[in-house]
Amino acid sequence: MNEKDKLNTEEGDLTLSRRNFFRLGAGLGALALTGRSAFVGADEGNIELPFANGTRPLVAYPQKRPLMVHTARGVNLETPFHVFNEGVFTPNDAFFVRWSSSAMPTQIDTVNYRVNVRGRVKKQISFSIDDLKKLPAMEIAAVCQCAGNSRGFSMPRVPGGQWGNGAMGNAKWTGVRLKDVLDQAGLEADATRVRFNGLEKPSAPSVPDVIKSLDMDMALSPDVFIAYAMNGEPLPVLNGFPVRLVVPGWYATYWVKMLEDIEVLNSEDESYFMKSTYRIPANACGCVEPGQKSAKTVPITRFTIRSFITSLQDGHQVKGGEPHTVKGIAFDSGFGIQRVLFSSDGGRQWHEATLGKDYGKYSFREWQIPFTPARGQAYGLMVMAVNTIGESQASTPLWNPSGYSRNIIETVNVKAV
Ligand SMILES: Nc1nc2c(c(=O)[nH]1)N[C@H]1C(S)=C(S)[C@@H](COP(=O)(O)O)O[C@H]1N2
Ligand SMILES: [Mo]
Repeated sequence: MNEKDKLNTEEGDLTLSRRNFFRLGAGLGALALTGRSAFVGADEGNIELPFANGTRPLVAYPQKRPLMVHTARGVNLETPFHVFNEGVFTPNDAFFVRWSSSAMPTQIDTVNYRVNVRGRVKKQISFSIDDLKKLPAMEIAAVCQCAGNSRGFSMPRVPGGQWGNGAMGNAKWTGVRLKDVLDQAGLEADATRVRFNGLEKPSAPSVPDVIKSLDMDMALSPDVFIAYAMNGEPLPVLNGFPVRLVVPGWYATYWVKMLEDIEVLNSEDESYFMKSTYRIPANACGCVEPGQKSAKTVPITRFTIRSFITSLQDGHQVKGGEPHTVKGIAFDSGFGIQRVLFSSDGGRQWHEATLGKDYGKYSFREWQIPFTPARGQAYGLMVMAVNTIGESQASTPLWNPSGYSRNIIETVNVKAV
């Protein structure tokens, strides 16, 4: 039976698919994946990413359509790029997945689930999911992007997940302000940072826990929130059901999934995921000469500006002598996309694209432009975005030793026939 079954829990309706191996656990309101076997999906073929060792099998995980598998433990799944041409919002079942740890929980008890606030607060509080939903709701359209998105294109190559361009997605996130949650606990005068931990525990004592923190200014920003819905539905388990942190404009390493622990600190955060990884060179570009090491580093924070052609992929053939519409997306860290420029002659001449509907400064912004190729000719189609503070991309990519925050004028080569 392939249809979706409506299942009712305390959280409202969850639409689960039997085919995807979901079932309700024994405990009321418990949501369970049936163990390891849940992660053995049907093989749906492969996608070739355009770099060495770029073959990725397509496999359907629970609540997901077939996505490109990078690793199965932890679960790391990439969105096939053509999905970004289907709409400005990335469907939940196509949204990429990244877990650092192989110890991802496969069972969530939604009744007993609590988000605990502790540390440098006047009173410790535990919020059930229902408690959270009683706070004022907010909604923001925002891109969630892995710091290592597009790392596979780094030249020279760098270690880490060899993602194509699909470790990103755009969704409407609904939830409650972190500030409102912190206000209920009351901050002590010496509180300086807020640290977040998800439900998964390290798989071995030697493995560092995945915990991240924000300085107090950022934590109290009106745009930082705890989301319980994604595109109007509960979050898929793999994307952090029942709640995750949303830090619009900042890389997804901060978007802690299955958020259960909020600890207010009065000191620096010495944890591994702040001190030893997710760091970039401490300079304006967050970059070094390709192949060089960086001396001083700082934690990675906000996105570089990016733009992509989505209606055509490298190597495609187009019909010559006819008008086409080239379409794509652009986004930045929240200053807002001001212009998108398109070139069909390898960057000699640039033409202003028409921007699509504005869903807010953290969302993908669609764009389009007419293009009439001449029969028999090859084209290097390029796109460049500019934001409201003048940030853009260059023809040579930004490089750093971890392959973070890729930023380049993207090119798609097509031939008109
Ligand atoms: N609890 C938890 N949250 C996490 C992570 C994790 O390993 N555990 N990984 C982070 C990283 S590195 C990324 S890129 C995003 C991925 O979010 P997604 O799986 O919803 O696409 O989750 C972030 N939140
Ligand atoms: Mo990430």
